[in-house]
Amino acid sequence: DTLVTAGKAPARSVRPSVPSTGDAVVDLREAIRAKLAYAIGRTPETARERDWFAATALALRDRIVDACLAAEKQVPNKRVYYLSLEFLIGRLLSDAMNNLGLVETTRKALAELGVDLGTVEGAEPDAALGNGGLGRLAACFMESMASIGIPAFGYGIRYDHGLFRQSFEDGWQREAPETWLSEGNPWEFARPAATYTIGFGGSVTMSMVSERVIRRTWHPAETVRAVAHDVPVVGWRGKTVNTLRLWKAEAEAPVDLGQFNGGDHVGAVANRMRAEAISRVLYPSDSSTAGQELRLRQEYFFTSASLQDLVLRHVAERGDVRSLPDHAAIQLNDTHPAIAVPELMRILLEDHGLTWEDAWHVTTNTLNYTNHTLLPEALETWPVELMERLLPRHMQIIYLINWMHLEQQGKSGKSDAAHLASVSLIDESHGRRVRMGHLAFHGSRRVNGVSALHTELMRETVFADLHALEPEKIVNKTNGITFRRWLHNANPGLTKLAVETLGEGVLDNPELLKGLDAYAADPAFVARYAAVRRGRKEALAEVIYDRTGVTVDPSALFDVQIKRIHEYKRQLLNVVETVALYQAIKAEPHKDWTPRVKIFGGKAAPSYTQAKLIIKLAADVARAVNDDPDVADRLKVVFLPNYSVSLAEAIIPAADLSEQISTAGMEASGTGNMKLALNGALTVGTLDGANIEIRDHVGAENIFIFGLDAAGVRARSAEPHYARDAIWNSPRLAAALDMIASGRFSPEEPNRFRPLTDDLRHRDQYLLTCDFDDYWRAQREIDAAWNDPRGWWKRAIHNTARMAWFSSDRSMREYAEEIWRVKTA
Ligand code: T68
Repeated sequence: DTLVTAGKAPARSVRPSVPSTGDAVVDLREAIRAKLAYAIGRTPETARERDWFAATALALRDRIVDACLAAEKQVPNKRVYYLSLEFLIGRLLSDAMNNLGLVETTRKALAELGVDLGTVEGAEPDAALGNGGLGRLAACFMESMASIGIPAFGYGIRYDHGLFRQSFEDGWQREAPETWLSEGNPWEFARPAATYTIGFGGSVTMSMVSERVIRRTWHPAETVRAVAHDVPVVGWRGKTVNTLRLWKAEAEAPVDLGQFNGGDHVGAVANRMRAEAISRVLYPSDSSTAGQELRLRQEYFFTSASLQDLVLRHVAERGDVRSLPDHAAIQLNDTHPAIAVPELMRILLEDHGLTWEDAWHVTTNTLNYTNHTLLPEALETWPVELMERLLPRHMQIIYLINWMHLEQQGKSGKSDAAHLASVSLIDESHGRRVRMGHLAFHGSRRVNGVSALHTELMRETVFADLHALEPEKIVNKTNGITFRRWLHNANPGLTKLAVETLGEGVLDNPELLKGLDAYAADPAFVARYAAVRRGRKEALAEVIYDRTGVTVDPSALFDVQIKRIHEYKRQLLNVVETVALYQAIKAEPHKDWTPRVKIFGGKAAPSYTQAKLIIKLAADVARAVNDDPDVADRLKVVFLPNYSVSLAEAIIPAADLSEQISTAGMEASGTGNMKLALNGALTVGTLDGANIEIRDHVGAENIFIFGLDAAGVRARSAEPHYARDAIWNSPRLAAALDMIASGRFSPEEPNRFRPLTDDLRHRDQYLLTCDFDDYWRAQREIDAAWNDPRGWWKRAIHNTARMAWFSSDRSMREYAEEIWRVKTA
């Protein structure tokens, strides 16, 4: 396991050379040796782990480039452009090796140099250019598009600093900057030739083209350069290589010579600092809008650069910009790139001289928009005043789009004020703000939800009135995950077992996993499946010990909740249930309690006070429970610091139970739920997001569902005092809350958790209190199920066998056919 060896193995273990087994090994070995010498400037004797990683990555990148250059010769009929402010990639080495079919070759090549592959893999920093599900989805989609042969570009920002590094200080979250680029990035190619100018501010002038035509021209006050950096994305079996193009912000001039010569050496670089700030750091919030000017600058910066780039490519290849919709499909990952609607209009009107009607036709037949949330605090809106100052031309275009849109309503007899207010691109209810969701919706050909339930709720709630105008526009595209990373690379033991049982074909066609159903009660197979899990649990136990100092027993039930910390995801429900269980154990210490390890991982947005307090509560509860002799190891609680893609790869194959316990109607889809179920963890979950579809696929008998459904949540929320009533009716919940509120877990500060308990008693927006008893019931059912190992493994195997539909290859095929109208290879 790379994570277990990471940081522990010596820089270079000198071992006798393994005899080479083929030309491929010798070639790669020599390529790595050459990279180490001539690209890194090190000898095998002086190389550090990080140097071996860079040399290996560079050697493999050469193989990818060969495939790339071959592909560049043909112009595909249609390309997909995936615009996302976030790509949560993680490490790329094992992905690249696996997809090129070079894992064993690389292992041997490195071994001949006296270096362990696992150590080299562990030396790669995670590219954490995303917050959570939305960014990871973009990364899975890029891998799947390359694997199923969809010609695609991903467009995003090359942040100097990805998602912050999390540590705990006495249980409190601390944030430190992340520095993935500090030693460069061996995967990327800087492409200074692909540089575009991005404007901000300034004014718009008008000139008469003819008696009836007025031309408006934007004169930005400030310009910034966007410089392309390309990361090749190699698909399964190396068939297709696509490009992830990340933009770096640079100043037009590195120093202001006038100021410099005048002696103001700091002032001379101020402009440069301001320009480069755009790609400096990822905003660390996963579900609320920052609302800051720099964020809007980031959004426009990468959207404009991407559109300029793709329009230029299109015109170079096809001559006429009017045929853009035939040869390009643009996907907007949430509203972060929604400024694409007026920006594409501006490019078509100003740079290509199209009429408004033609420009609108091209725009609305090229753009598509994916919505990832209905939570009001996460729906982006920008103050009109800010937009007018930063993007004056775009604001004019938005006004004109909106004017025509509302005019159309009038023409179809829907001109009542309430209707117009609801469909308008401008929200006038609290200051004037541009609704980016409405803008993206109106400017797109298709708008998709990310699970069946979420799509239905889009139609019924946030977009209800827009949906009524264009009932064909909203479509469902349930999320998926790439099995190459989340099964083959993360769980090679389980993959090997599947291949030995079902044949190699299972690597190409996950539907073949269904064949495992037949082995769910086969003692020999079950023993091997359980042994794979056991191995991963032992490895995770080591990671837990290394990072938290807590010893856990690998034979206990590993109960995992890994995701961003958010009230709607209800980590607090899990912690309160832990407290209730602790009380129950204390009351009957001699009962045969099912041994359980509760494992948490996840980051809270730095400004999200309540979420950070939930982390602290988990830490304080862990301290009390883990040290209590009455508990005697039957309950352990650990919070692993700095949850990341690579840590997820270590946790997921070791999980027995997957916590997917969001308030129904609030988790748009979830994708961690899919990764865990695929690896054979049983889900305890609400009828929310993709949990519903997971239940439909794995079978209701192989998942633990509890709590209110979305309709139930809506109804209960309308009842006055629902939290007070729920607590009144649940002595167990009341006792757990009392214990937390009493300061039992925070004797040094007894009122520490009052903000949490007071909120539950008086507000409880996420209906934790209403779902508590049924959650407790489900957990005790799980205890009983765990004590029947045959039954448990049968269910686990059915989960692995029946999750094939959740492959992101399937998602991408659906997008390709129904949204992009592009052929897959
Ligand atoms: C997630 N959204 C959904 N947002 O919460 C999750 N938001 O249910 C879904 O599975 C996933 O998207 C993929 O569809 C996010 O992850 C963000 O990260 C985010 C970031 C910035 C601003 C708002």
